[in-house]
Amino acid sequence: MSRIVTVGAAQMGPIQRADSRPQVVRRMLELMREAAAHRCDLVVFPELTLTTFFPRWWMEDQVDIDAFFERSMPSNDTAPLFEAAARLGIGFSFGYAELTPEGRHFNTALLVDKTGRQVGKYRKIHLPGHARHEPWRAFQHLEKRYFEVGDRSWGVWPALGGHIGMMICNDRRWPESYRMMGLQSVEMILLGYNTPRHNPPAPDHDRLGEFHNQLVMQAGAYQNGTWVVGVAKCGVEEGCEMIGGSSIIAPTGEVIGQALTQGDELVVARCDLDLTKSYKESIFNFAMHRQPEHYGRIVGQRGAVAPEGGSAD
Ligand code: CDT
Repeated sequence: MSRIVTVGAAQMGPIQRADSRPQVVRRMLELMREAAAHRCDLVVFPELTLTTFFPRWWMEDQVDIDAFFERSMPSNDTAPLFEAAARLGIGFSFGYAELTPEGRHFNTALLVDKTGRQVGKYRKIHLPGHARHEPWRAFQHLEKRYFEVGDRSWGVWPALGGHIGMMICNDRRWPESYRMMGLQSVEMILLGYNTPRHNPPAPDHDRLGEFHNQLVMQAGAYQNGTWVVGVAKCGVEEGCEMIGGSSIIAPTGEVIGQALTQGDELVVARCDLDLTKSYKESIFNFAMHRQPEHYGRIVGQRGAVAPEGGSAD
């Protein structure tokens, strides 16, 4: 079986609050058709693809909040995506706000294979922002209010002839997310993001948005010997600018394909999953070189503590 996965990173331009699900799905289908024309095996869409990035608003009425969530997947609105996958013989992943039958709210990503079957689901664990209304901000980032922390860890699924994992947006800034998948022999990590250029609590970071985006994804790819496909929803959404820079990154840590616009744009690359091997078998041979007995603080402690002095011995 071929170890080449041809991937289309399907960056999406802004989605306004008034844009309907069918309008968004039509844009996604257009990108899927373009990907099929490029013989892609897989199309990767961003975080919360189906709606505007609603955590930017403080909302009190649960009816208004739930309007951004999907109660079933597929639904009447999203079924055409699954039908297109089966018809075109192309897998896809995308993010959406999930409202479970038990009434739980998650920021979720789904992996669908070339037959239209759902083969993997991930629920975002690193939820950034805040839970209370903070009117001093130019806009809110209320993921901690609208979503629960994901109830399962990072998974890796056998799909498309390889080992495919998913993370969502803020997860990409945390080395733990990549390593949890690296330890499951991940060969390609799919991730979508909505990253506002302006970070109200730390505006001095604003000029570094694209740099930090590249820095973490390239490091995560190299340090775990994996492909990383990072896909933005970007441009000016309801007056809030979000960065683009959707990238396909090799296990070498090199960016081999990158979006040039801040709109709907497909970036295509042929990814040889066997390129992961020389990293996984040498410098990052985990079985040979990791020292987990010295990593206790990583799981035993949440915040940093200051040193208390001491001596070299
Ligand atoms: N969607 C998402 O996770 N965005 C965050 C913004 C961080 S600033 C609160 C990100 O890490 O890109």
